[in-house]
Formats: sequence, structure tokens, C-alpha cells
Amino acid sequence: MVDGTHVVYHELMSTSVPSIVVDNQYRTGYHFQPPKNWINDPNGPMYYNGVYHLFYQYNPKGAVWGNIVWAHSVSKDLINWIPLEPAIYPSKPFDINGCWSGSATILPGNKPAILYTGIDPQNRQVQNVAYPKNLSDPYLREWVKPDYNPIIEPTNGLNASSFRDPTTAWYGLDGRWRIVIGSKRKHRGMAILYRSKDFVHWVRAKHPLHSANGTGMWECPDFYPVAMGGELGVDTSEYGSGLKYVLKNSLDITRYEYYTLGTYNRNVDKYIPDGASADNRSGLRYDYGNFYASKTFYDQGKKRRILWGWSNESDSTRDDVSKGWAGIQTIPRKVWLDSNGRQLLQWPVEELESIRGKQVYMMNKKVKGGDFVEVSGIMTAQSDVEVTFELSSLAKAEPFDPTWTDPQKLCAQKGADVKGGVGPFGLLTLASARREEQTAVFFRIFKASDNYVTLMCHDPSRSSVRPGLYKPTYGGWVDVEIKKKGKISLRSLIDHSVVESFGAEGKTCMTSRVYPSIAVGDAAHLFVFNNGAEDVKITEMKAWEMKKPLMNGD
Ligand code: DQQ
Repeated sequence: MVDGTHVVYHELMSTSVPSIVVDNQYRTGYHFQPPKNWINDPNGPMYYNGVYHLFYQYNPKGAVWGNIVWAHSVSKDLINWIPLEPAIYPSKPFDINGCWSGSATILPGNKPAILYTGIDPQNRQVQNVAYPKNLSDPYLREWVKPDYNPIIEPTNGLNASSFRDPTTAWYGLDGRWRIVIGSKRKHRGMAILYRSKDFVHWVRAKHPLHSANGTGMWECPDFYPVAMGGELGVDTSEYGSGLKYVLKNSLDITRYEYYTLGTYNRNVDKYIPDGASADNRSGLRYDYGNFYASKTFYDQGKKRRILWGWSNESDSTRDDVSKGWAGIQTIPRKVWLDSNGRQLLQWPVEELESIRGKQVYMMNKKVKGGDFVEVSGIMTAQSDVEVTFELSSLAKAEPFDPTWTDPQKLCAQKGADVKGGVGPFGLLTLASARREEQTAVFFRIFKASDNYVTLMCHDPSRSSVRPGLYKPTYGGWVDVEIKKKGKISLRSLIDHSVVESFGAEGKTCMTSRVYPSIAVGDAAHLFVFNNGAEDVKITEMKAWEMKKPLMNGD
């Protein structure tokens, strides 16, 4: 049975978790996780008076989705996290059946507000507001839900079971706040717009901010400006020339997220995606892998916009129950507009570098077709690897077939073991010594009629010798002028059961969850490989063992 979006296992929802975690080998070392239980969407991330807050969907009673509250952690650097008591939990009729996703807005007078979806006694999705009880508590531990909640109800023909996940609010010239709420009408996904003068009374606008047919329910919409030129973030309420807008939706049908770039006309409150920007499954994605229900926030401290996303397990529910936990948040990423204006770029926040430990280095090393080079000297099961490849020649690039429109499918057809012309070359992460286990991260370059096409893949088909695991291949195009540049970079964050990769300085990103059984701990190896006919050269490679930060008291 599916309730809202998540599969509900009534018999497991409250399964008490053994006090000793059954199986530790897949817990991540530096990714955001609580010590136990189920987590999903990041909620209401914000920076307030020098402290980063992350709330997230959490089941306090078990390792499957259910009993949802807003768990709460705080950090000074986005890497070391202190756990607090849940900030928002079912306690009033307007959220008695669950406290679902939402966002934070810092109101004038430096006053944070949270908007979230509550599930009421009729199982309707309603929108509520909550405020910190005591603004002088640096951690904002307690949150108060005024009795005038809910502030928005699914009236006037709205579908009460498809009406959720309010965004951060932005302020208009007319002195009114705006938010959008994810919804659908039949198969049309919608970002329904509301306006309010006082954050209490909200009026639905005549038209949604945007909608698109055939896309189904829009979960966790996110709408924000990005600067044209430069990497600085922009506050959600800023407006003016030199800005473009991003609208991201998490599509319940595909369980992937897509974003468009476009313009926002604040006089009529309409968002119009750029011509080439698609709302649907041929559109752009932050991450072409296991990454969902993401949310950004503007960090006033460092003037940047930061993206959090949830990476679900890809093992079985039974595995999750025996592990006693499920779900992680990906490493927070800075996001900004590519100078070509065609896409966003993403990069792990610079603070991650503070937990880099022992390093290995390689320079000017040729990797011939069919060769492997082992990266040894560090514990690679918990590492950060940056490598740049130089392509000696593109002469032997395989011809590109224009009917190949789905990069994920192409990666599945042409996995790491399928020899090519230029590539596959890249990394074999979480590999066993003899490589019967490996999670491959690689590029492959094709020759089209008038240009070259670059493909990036995650191939976890051999990630574990354990039978029965779900091991999807992921893929995305990389929008680079590969012939002109002659090189391409790759960064992979490897952390026991997760590999998060950033291709071409953050143009194409993908995340996989994997569960090796031989390549575990010290037995995990890392290789550079080339399975193409053309040689490639590692111009530079740096790999660091990663230290374990403070992670929610674990
Ligand atoms: N998860 C929440 C919903 C949201 C979904 C419930 C997305 O608010 O639509 O846990 O993963």
C-alpha cells in the first residue's frame, strides 16, 4: 500500500530497533545520518545566527517510513552535527497523523518561520506554520505551532491527498509573501501559488506559478533565483536584472527530480521555463542517481546557495529492519548557474575539505586501453577522490546513434566492462582486490555527425556479490566541449555504502547506494581504469582518506 508517496509497511512501522545496531558495515562515515531508524526528505534547512539547522523526515520508532516527525540537528560547519529533540511532531488536530515536508523562511526582524504539511484527522494534507519558542536559544530547540493553524486547507476543488510541501516564501513589491505548494490535477503537476500579507492569512492565486501536463504529482517544489555570472547565491526574495530562476520538482511518478531554468515575471506571478528547458523526464536533473525530495537554502553567512538531497537505501526493507536504519542525506552542495546559462553547477561545500586526512597523489600517469592502476596507501572505503583525465586522441571514438536519447539506458547497455573507443575510463570504487566487486564511475565519448557526445555513468552491476540486490545503472550527458578542452575531471565521494560523483567540475552529478560484501573496510580498493581503445592520461589525481566528523552523537 502506498500512502502519499512512501510505501507503508504497517507491520514494521513501529518495529522496535535492537539497541545494538545489527550490522555496521554499511553505515556511512561522513554523510548525514542519525544513529538509527528511517529518514527521508531534508526539511527547512536554514542558517540562523551562525548556526546551520537541518530538519528531516524521521520515524522515531523504526527503520521503515511511518510516524513521521521533523527531527532536528545543528551544525557550525555543515559537516559536524549535533542531534536535538524532534522540533515538530504530531500533537494537534492539524498534524495529528504526521508532520510532512516543508521549508524555512527568515522573516523581517530576523525571525525564522517554518511552513510544513500536517496530516489531519481526515488524512487531509493541510499547511501549518511554526515559530521558535525562544529566539535567544542558539539552537532553537523548541517550536510552537499557533492555534490558528492550519493556515491553508485543500478547499475549492484541490485534491486533499495531493497538496503538500510548501516552499520557502519570497516577498513581492506589493508587500505580500508568496509560496508554492506541490499538487496535481489529473496528470498535470502543479506549483500552486498562495499570497499573504501577514504569514497567517493566505489567499490562493488564480493561476499556479507553473504547471506541466503528464508529469503527475509535484512533490517538494523548490523555487529560487540564481545569479547570471559568478558563484554567489541569491536570497529567495531578491529580484532584478541579472537573475535567472530555478523551479525544481520531485516527480512522484518517476521518483526522480527535474529542474528548469527560466524567467519569473513578478507582476503576474508567472514562471516561464526557457525554450530548451523541459519539465519532464527529458529535463535537467541535479543528480542522475538516487537523490530525491531535495531542498536548497540561501546561506547568508557565506553568500551561497546550498542543496540537500535524500538518498534512500537500495537494499531490501528486510535489510533495513535488520540494519536498524535507512536513508542518508547527501553531502551539502553549493549550487550556482553555469556561465553558459544552460544548467546549474554543483560542488560539495568547501567545509568538507576540513575532514580530509591522509592523502595520495599521482601525476602524469598514462592508463593504456585495458589497464588498471591501483590507488593505494589510504583507506578508500571512506575517501574523497579528485582526478583529471587528458584524452590523447578522439580518433577512435565510437559513432553516436541519434536514437540514443536516454543516457541511463545507454549506460546500462554499455557498462564498464563493454570495451569502447574513447572510454569507458574512470574509477572503480569500493572494489575487491580481484574486482569481482566494484562500483564503476566513468565517461565514454562518442562521435556524432557534427560534434562529440560525452556520457557519464555509474555502473554498480558488480557492486556486490550478494544475490538479489537492486543495482540500477545511472547515466547523464555531460555538456562539455570535449574536443576543445581535451580533458575532463571527476570527483567521487566514497563512503562505505554510497558513491557520490561530480563530473566535469560539477556539470553532471550522480549518487548510488551499494552494499559490497567483500570490498568492505580495509578490503575496499580503488582503481583507475581504462577500457577504451585510446589511451588516457591522469594529469593529476588526489585522493584523501576522510575522517569521521561528529555525526549526531553516533
Ligand atoms: N515525503 C514527505 C512528503 C513528500 C514526500 C512525507 C517526498 O511531504 O511529498 O514523508 O519524499
